[in-house]
Amino acid sequence: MFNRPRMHRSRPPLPGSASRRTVLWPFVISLTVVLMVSAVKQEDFKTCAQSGFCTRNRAYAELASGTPDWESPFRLDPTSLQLEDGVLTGDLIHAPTSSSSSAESGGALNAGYTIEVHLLDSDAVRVRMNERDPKRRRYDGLQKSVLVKPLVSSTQYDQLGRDEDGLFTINYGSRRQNSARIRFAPFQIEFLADGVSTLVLNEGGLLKIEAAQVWSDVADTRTRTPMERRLEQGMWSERFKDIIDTKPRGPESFGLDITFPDIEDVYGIPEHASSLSLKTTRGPGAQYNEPYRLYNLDVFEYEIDSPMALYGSIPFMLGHSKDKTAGVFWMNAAETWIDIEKIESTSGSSRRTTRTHWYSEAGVLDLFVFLGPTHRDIFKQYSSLVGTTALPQSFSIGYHQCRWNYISQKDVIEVDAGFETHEIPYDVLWLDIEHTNGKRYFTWDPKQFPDPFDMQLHLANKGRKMVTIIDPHIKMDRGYHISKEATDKSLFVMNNHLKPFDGWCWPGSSQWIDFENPRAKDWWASQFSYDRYKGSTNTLFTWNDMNEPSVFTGPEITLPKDAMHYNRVEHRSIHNIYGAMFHAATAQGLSTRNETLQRPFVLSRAFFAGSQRYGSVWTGDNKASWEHFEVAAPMLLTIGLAGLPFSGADVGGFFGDPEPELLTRWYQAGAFYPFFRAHAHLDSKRREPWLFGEPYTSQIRAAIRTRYSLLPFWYTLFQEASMDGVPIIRPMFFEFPSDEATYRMEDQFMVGEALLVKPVTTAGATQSEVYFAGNEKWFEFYDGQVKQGPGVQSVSSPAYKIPVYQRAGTIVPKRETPRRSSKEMENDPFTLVVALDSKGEAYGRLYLDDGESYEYSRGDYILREFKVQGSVLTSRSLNRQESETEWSFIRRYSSLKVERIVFQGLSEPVSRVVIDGRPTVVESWHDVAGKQHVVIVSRANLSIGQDWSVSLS
Ligand code: NBV
Repeated sequence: MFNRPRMHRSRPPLPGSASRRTVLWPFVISLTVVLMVSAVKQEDFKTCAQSGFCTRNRAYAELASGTPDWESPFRLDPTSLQLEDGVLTGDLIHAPTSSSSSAESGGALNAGYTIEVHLLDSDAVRVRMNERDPKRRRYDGLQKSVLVKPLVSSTQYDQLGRDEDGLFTINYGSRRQNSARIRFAPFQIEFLADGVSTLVLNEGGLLKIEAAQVWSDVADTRTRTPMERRLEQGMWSERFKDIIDTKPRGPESFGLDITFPDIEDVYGIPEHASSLSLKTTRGPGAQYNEPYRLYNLDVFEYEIDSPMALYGSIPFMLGHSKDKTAGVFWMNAAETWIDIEKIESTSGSSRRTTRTHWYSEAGVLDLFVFLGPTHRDIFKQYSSLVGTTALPQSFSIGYHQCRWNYISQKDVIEVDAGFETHEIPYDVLWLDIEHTNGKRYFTWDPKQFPDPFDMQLHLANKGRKMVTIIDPHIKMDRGYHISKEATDKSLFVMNNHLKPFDGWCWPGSSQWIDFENPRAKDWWASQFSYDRYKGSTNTLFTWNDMNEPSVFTGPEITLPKDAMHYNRVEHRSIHNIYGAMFHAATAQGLSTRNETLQRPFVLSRAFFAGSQRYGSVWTGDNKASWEHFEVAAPMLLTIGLAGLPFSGADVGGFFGDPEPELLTRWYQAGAFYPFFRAHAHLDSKRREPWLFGEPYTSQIRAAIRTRYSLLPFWYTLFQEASMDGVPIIRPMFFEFPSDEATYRMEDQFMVGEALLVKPVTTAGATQSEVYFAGNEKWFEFYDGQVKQGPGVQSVSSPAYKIPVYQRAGTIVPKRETPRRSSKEMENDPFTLVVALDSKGEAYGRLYLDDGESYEYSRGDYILREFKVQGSVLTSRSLNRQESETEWSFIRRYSSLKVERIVFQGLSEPVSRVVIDGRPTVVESWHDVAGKQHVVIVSRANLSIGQDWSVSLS
């Protein structure tokens, strides 16, 4: 039934020169096939020792740790301090002490630096350091793309001045619960929450800011010691695999240590295929010998359990312990490395302290400190700066069917028909790069996709959508309208000679749009209008791939750092945000292509802090292996903890062919990823959900249907995330913050606060060890069996299901009738699954709106709170303001009903159920093993938009 794709299955060749390119292109294809199927090519990517600034900063840290009584050479001039309108400013002086003088050759030649400490109304604190009179201005333009709004200074602070220890202290926060204690010499800032030391800057004395220099300043010929050589490595140019980074600006890196006292576990800084609780990279017994690297790169079939950089970077870290939590956001988009070390506590605590050391290649030192006090508050504070997740189109939280490639219109129609035949719901069918006319994005292959309108209509008739890929590499071709216009408008990135940069990517010679140019975003967005993107309809959405950006001929397969953007900004300074700028421009294009604004849906591979405002991301080119399946959970949890909740991993694994059991297990877990998409490499065998036959088809169908039954719950969680910045799938510790047993748990997770999910990641396993946290009961999702926490229990996980449990005290809204697509479920009634806690109480919410527009911001939505207390379930409105528009929406949806209500965990038998005054017949039984009574109301007939109550007696 399915044809094998006819296209080449690998990257185009990597030519050495433009003239060789054309000659080599056809016949190197077969050679590169071999390259593509092998595992990650480590040698394509730099180690710290191959990166000049990484070596320099690490050497500095080594020097510090090897020097007895090391002291930071930075001191703050006490006479310079001024605190005005929530901003403290002062002069930092670089004055080497005897202990640090040998580090002089590290490039810090400027004696004068400035520091600013901004106390913000969100209770966050921003700390900035820069050179006072730099010979070259550093890039400082990130906030326009990262921060959602101008920052507002706090008025809630008291300046205490210098105390007897000579420390300068400011108390801040609405209760003055936080303090910043500044030490002048050596310079250090300690942040305290309720008097407890929670985060310290420069405690280890690793602050280092390489001042802008000119070559003549340093071009002396004296012989260097090995340490000096490392402290100066790669300052003026750097070669990696025959490509030279010309570094016209010389060295400009900076680094700082950030200590989390008595906090053993730190999380965040995605994207790495690593553990949830970050591993040590320095100090005795370090688990990795390389630092964690943040540098957006195209790493196919990436290595797992590694601090190597991947496609996205979010420099946000959370430190959490039983009694304190702190967050830090390092606002820098240049290449950054982070070392992590656990050291003995100095406070006498039995817990170790985590010391982290951050260093970036360019830009200014600009960071934010969040003290909570709870971890939930930290997400509010952080997301008030970088934004929360955009409320997605409701279809996008359904199931997505993708592969590289659905090769023709006929193929699309047949795959779609397969879902019908096998009664498997899905919402979106995806087209990869081969659907285009010669990898010219915004076009269609005229032979294989002769009638894109018709094809989209065919899907739309069943409530389904389509996604096409739009990559950032633009084929060099005057006959291609995108290329021509961008050239005419000078919108392409330049090379280091200020000529348009061209590199090699899927279409052959390509160019990259310069999103640093203020004209580029609107221009790019305008390409999505229906008249320009011929063949597109309002049910067509977008996938942005390769936006690290991936450049086959570039150093480390990306743009050279000395490439130039608008206003002479070096690519080096903005590399990690390039992909997010592209994502943002695409999202703008989709939301503005209609007369009234619609929510976009754009999936992106590269990301940065703030990407959550534009759509979802996925973990790139994983592999059809149990190990890759297993690492998906900590990866997604970490991305969520960094403020980007809408993420997924390719279900089934991108490379290779999953055995049917792996594929099924992956679907069962993937049904609980915020973004749920199956995807496969061009070379892998077809694997649509029904192709392995029974029992797999039924098992996969059941997994996808579970996802659909829970769509109201997922949508409500997205709405919550869009308000508070909280993750949607959450590490166990997020829900049980004082349970230390959860701090490193990454093989099970929570969806919201109600559902516990344990993926089965071992072949042949039919028993699973599940940790039931807290002192309450947990109810098995499918059969209601009860488990009592706390502790690990072995539960059965037969091939047809994985362990999923509902936590006592929660109410989960569902829709139980399976349909073709989420659209077709829109008018279906709801079921409420109530899991009572030991006090007989439970709580849940339901959010509902039109799922596609922004009308909700005018009040067009329904937000209900369900609560059981004293044997009465009530539904009440949580709508913010009850405006006329709001009422009209509520009226429109008043025909929607809560039909079924399941009460689990009742301690007493129930003989009478009264719904809004009318007694009702119910089913009820006594579950002896679970020591509970269960009651099911099947015909509740309660309107979703109105207040009502159901009492049990
Ligand atoms: O566009 C082709 C693939 C895509 O299917 C995959 O999801 C991306 O991560 N793309 C990478 C480029 C080729 C990878 C080998």
